[in-house]
Amino acid sequence: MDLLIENARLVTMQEGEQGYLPTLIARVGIRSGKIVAISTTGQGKDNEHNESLLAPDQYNQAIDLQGKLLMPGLIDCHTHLIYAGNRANEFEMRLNGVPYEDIAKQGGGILSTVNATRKATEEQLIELALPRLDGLLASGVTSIEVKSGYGLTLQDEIKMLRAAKALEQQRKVKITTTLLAAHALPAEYKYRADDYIQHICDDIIPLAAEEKLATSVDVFCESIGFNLAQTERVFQAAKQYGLSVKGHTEQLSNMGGTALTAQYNGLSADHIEYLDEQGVIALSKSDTIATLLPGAFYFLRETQLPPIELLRQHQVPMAIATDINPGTSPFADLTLMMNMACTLFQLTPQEALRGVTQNAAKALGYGGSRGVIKVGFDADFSIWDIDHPADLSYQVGAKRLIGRIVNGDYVSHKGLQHVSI
Ligand code: DI6
Ligand code: FE
Repeated sequence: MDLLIENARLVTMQEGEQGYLPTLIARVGIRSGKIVAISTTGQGKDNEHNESLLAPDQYNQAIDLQGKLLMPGLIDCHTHLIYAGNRANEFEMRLNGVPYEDIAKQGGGILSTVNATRKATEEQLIELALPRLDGLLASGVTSIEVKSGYGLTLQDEIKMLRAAKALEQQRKVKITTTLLAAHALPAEYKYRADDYIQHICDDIIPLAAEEKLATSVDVFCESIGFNLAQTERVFQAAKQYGLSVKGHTEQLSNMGGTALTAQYNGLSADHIEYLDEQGVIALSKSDTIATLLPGAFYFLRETQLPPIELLRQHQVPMAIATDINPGTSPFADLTLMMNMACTLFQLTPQEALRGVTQNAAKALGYGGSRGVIKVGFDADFSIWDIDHPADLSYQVGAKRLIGRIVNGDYVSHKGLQHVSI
């Protein structure tokens, strides 16, 4: 689809301070889902300026943004969007003093969502996910990672991944899927965690890879999840099948999972509240992104802060995601997570925005094609009725999203329409 965007103010999120400053009025040309030309006036950085590519008669559609802010489409790089059931009862239990780990050990927690998810059909899982997906889209999201991990059988993990992929047929959004069969030990394998890991490596990973239902594999490396040796077996199997790896690491204790993820050149190590300097150094020597999940920190009333200052010192890129899930982060709004990253973790609004654009793209393996407004990159944008990008982290719930563009296709969220020319 061809589309000419006129009268936009761009926040490109290209490297450095400059990428965060809104430009003066700009135009962007889109062809076949990619950005082909950008022209900004009065900025003195006309390197991507190409008038001949931006002539209106070259496009069959145009949209006049009337000076509104045009930013990269936001990227939620860690979600558990697909699940059935509800855990409000556990929220209540926790507030009556029962710790999250104890609820999990009593068969609640992840396993209660597993029971509900196993009973649901693929179609039901899609229906249940749509309101949550709509919440994310209304916060400017154009790309979402979705994990399995509430099926924990070959058939149910595959069902979850299929449901996740099917969301692309329901809404304008790009879905990336991750196999998280190693999320919890299913009841059938009680006291046989190594056997379950074997099943994941021998059966679930090969099928997910063969059917192209996942591009990466994740493990919950934790005392209530899987140990370091088990995590490494899963990573080895993933690599064997050409899949990338990710980790839920150092969320509740320091197990060394982050360093292991870095060693396997993982896309990201996520949560990391209990990460120490050694782990941060391991990240700094790899391309692995540090993904912060402030919603889970907040909802679990965690007090151990992730090592933000060390991550800065060692120049480890930080991403931010919702981690939306029924147990620890029931929040379908990525801008709320930006706000929490600032208030709870003291990120700057600029770091928060980079965390849901450029760094989130890298955490999904799309550092070279998404998360930045740049010629050659995917034409994925969010359009905002705000004056400055810091407003995104500052206000919550004010419905400032005007529209989204996904692969060059415009979706109106507030009435502003594009026109055919
Ligand atoms: N860490 C989390 O915070 C979520 N998964 C994980 O490994 C929790 C998932 C849940 O409680 O359902
Ligand atoms: Fe998670």
